[in-house]
Amino acid sequence: MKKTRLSIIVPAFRKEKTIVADLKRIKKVLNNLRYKTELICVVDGYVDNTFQKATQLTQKEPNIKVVGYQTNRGKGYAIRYGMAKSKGDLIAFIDAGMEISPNSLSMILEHFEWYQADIVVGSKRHPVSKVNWTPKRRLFSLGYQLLTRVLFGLKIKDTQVGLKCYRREVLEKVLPRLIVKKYAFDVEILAVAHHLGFNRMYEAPVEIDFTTDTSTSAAASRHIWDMLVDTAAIFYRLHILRYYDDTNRRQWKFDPDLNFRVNTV
Ligand SMILES: Nc1nc2c(ncn2[C@@H]2O[C@H](COP(=O)(O)OP(=O)(O)OP(=O)(O)O)[C@@H](O)[C@H]2O)c(=O)[nH]1
Ligand SMILES: [Mg+2]
Repeated sequence: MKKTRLSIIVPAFRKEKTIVADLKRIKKVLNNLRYKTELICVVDGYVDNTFQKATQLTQKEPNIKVVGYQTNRGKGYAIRYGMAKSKGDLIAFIDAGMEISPNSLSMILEHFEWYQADIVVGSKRHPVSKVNWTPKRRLFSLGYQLLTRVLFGLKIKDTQVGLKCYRREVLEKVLPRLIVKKYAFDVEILAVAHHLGFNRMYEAPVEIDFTTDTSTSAAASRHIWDMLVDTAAIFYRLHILRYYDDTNRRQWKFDPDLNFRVNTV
């Protein structure tokens, strides 16, 4: 039987402090998987030394691919950029920054095979996940879960973990339609995939350590507000504009250079 190929994308914005350690420990996990793997780091803007540090590492680890571009464009854009360059049958992403243990990746993959899934997401709310989260985070997560269930019919409890894996065919159908370049991008993929009938979405356990989180509470509140606005916009495009439907294909802008559609809406 042909070995399944797995691509894993690591988006990196201002990660000069952790990127080398991030990539090393992710690579170590990949080396022990029974898949043929490809590791792609996408540097989302040359705003610090992340690109130089990551590229330096490739001299010792030639199997890591580092790509990037000049200006910061947001996590959603960075991941889509990496996905467009990937070759795997399964395509996953994991956040840089050392919060999520890459060991969780093998859990994700086992769940993927077990369920014959379209998408498997890491979930803080899985019963055996190991998470040291604050009551505030837990409350927000619960509220957001209710919202995504009501707005999009998603059964997944936690849509926000920076570790997810998709079947290539799902992304081929979904990616050209996407707009969100920042955080609600995770939800946009799930909502559009669900809308297109890819309903085999499941959650897998993850290990997350938020103690390395450096964000201030003002930044967190802003982030929550932006997420809500983006999420409402996804609902509007999905159900009112029907923007994501096949009939709107002509509105999806295509950037041949990047091999996927970039939206300016
Ligand atoms: N915040 C942010 N992260 C980005 C961006 N582009 C790519 N990323 C990556 O997306 C992931 C987001 O991780 P987060 O933990 O949510 O954000 P962070 O930048 O690490 O911020 P803190 O953990 O709060 O310090 C990381 O891998 C980032 O490097 C961007 O424009 N902003
Ligand atoms: Mg972080």
